[in-house]
Amino acid sequence: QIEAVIFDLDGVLIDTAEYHYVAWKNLAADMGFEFKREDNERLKGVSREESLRILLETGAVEKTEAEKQELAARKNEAYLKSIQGLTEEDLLPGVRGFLRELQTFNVPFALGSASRNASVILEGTGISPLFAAVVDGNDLGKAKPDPEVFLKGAEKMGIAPEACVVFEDAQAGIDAARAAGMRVVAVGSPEMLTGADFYISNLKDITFAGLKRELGVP
Ligand code: B16
Ligand code: MG
Repeated sequence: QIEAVIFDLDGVLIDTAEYHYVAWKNLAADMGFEFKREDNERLKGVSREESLRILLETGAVEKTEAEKQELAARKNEAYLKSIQGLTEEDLLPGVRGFLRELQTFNVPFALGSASRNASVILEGTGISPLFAAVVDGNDLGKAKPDPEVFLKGAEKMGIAPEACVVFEDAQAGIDAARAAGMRVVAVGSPEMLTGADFYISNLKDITFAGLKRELGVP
């Protein structure tokens, strides 16, 4: 059975992954190194602090704790600027339709995001009231691939983890969903992501009936 769905935010509902990338890339440029798109894959689904650690590692740059805090704050300021003025138009293809379809079938859905800026995005795009529960970076003790984010989402909805399906675009997120005992739909290609039940390129590719069929549930 599928009793509920949990969505990752960045890269699944909205292409903010690109804004994160640009902000990190600019920060790297300020420090004198190039941060490539390929390198950015490692940052997806990962917390701000861990992202910075990976960025500095990529550039072989060492910073003090205080400098790291300043850099993370600077990146976030730039990122927040780029997500100002988001509207419903910025949702990825198929998102609005799929959320509406889940509502029609009375399937509740939650957000399970590592981002501490999730509420800005949900408000901006106007989809905030549709969610039965929201778990974001502000609620988390442990980041993905720890299952905490998805287990909390299921708990808030009052649904067993086994009855939840997660939509994720990041390897850390797929691993987190698996560790939570949930089924996973990857938004991305099997060449880039492993361990999902099946793969789609965006939510336009899926209907609720199709989801059940792919997962082999009634
Ligand atoms: P923030 P998700 C994640 O969101 C992003 O994929 C990741 O790139 C980002 O570093 C992380 O949120 C933290 O975001 O700096 O806004 O707190 O994909 O889990 O929705
Ligand atoms: Mg993501």
